[in-house]
Amino acid sequence: MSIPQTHLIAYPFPTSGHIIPLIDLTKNLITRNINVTVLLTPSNQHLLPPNYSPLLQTLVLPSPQFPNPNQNRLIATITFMHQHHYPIILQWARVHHLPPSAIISDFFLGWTHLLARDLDVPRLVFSPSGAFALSISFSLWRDLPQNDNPDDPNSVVSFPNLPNSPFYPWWQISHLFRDKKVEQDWEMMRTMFLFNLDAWGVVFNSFIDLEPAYFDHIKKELGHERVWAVGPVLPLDSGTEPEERGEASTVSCLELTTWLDKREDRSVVYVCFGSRTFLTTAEMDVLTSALELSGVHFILSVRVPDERRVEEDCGKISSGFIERVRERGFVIQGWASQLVILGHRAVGAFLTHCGWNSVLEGLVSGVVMLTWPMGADQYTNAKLLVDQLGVAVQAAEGDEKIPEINDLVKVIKGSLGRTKERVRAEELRDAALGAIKENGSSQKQLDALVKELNELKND
Ligand code: AWU
Repeated sequence: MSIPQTHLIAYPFPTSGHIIPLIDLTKNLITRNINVTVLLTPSNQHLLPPNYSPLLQTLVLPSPQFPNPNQNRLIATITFMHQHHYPIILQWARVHHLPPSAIISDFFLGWTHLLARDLDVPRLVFSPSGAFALSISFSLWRDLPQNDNPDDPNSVVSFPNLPNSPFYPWWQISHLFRDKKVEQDWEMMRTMFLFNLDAWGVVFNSFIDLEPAYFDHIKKELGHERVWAVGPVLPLDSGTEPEERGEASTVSCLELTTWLDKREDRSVVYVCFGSRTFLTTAEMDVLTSALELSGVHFILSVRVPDERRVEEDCGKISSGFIERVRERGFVIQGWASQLVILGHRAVGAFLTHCGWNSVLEGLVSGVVMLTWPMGADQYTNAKLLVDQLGVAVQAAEGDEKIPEINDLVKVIKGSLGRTKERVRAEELRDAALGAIKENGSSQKQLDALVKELNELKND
C-alpha cells in the first residue's frame, strides 16, 4: 500500500473544550489515511497517548506565558502563540520530510491564516462551537452591531440577517466584543475573526440535521461550499475510553457507576458547568438549595478554583450540604467523567452551562437539558436548545438572572417526567447517532473533506 501523502497540521486552542474535540477529529481523520501532526503544549500532551498511530504525530510547542497578569488570559494566550509558536512551526514545516498539505486551526487562532500563506497551503477553521454560534460571531466581528445605549446592559442587539432573526440583551453578547478597554486587544480579536471569514474552509463539530439553516447561512456568508459538519466527534469507537477523556477523573468510574447502578432509569439529574466556569457564592447557594429541596437524586460536579482565582468570588459547597444529601446526592469537586455519567441509563436530565461539547454529549445521551448559560456562545446554544429544538428547559441565565430557589426546584423536579422535551431528546439522540454511524451525514461529510484534502496534494 502506498504511503499516504496528505499531511494535515492540526492546531487546537489549548483549553479543554477546544482541544478535546479537535483531537477526537484527528483520530477520525487518520482512519481515512490522512497523516496528521497535532501541535500541543506540554500541559496537553497527555491528551494524545504516545504511539497512538504512525499517522498521528505531535509537535510540542512552548506553554503560553503570562508576563502581564492583568491582561485578558485568552487574548494573552492567542498573542503568545502567535509570537512564539509561529516561527517554530514555519521552520519545522520547511524541513519536515512530508510537507504539510493544509492546516486546520481553532477559530481563536485566526493568525494561522498568515502562517498558511507563508507555507503556501490552505487554512481550515476548526469550530468547536456550532454553526449558529459561529454565525453570530461572524456577524458581530464583521458588521459591528452597536449598542445604542451603552449604559443599558439590557438594550437589545438583533441579527435580522440570520435564520430566525435572533436577538440578545447587550449583556449576553460575547465579552470579547463588548469589552473595548484595551483597543489593541479588541482590534486583534476582530482581525482574527476576519481571517476566519477568509479561510479556505470551515469544519464544525456539529451535524447537519441539528442546525441546517445555519450551515446554509455560513456557506452563503463565506461564498463557497467548503463547510463540513463532521460531529459529534465523540470517542464512540476511536479507542479512547470515555473515562480517559480530558483530565483525570477526580472520582473513580467504578465508584460512579456503582452509585448510578443503584438508581432507577432516568431518575438522576447530572449538574456540570464545563471545564472553565466557576459559580459565584450566590449561584452556588441557589443551586445547592434547589437540589436539596427538590428531593431528586443528583450528581453535582464543580470545578475547584486554582490559586489564580483566590481574589474571585467562587462559590463553595458546604460540608453540611454534602452530609444532608448523602443518601441521594453525589458531589464531585474536580473533574467528572462526563461521558460515563451521561451515558448511564439512570441519568435523565443534565443541568448544563451549554458549552458546545456538553450540548453534543447531552444530545447523544438523549437526556433532557436544563440550560444555565454563563457566557461565550452559551446563550446562543441555549436559544437553539430551548427555543428552536425544544429539547431543553431554561433554568437560568448567567449571573444576571439567578433564579428563585423554588423556581429552580420546579424546573429540576419537572425535568425527570415524560415531557415533550424528553420525546425531542430521544429524537435528537437518534439523529445525532444516525449522523455519525456508517453512511451517516457526518461520515459522508468527513469523506468529502478527506477527498478535497487529498486533491490538494495533487495540485
Ligand atoms: P464544554 O464545551 O462543555 O464547555 P467548556 O469547558 O466551558 O468549554 C467551547 O468550549 C464552548 O462552546 C464554550 O461555551 C466554552 C468552552 N468535562 C468533563 O469531562 N468533566 C468535567 O468535570 C468538566 C468537563 C468535559 C466535557 C466536555 C468538555 C467541556 C467549545 O464553554 O465532557 O467535553 O470537558 O467542554
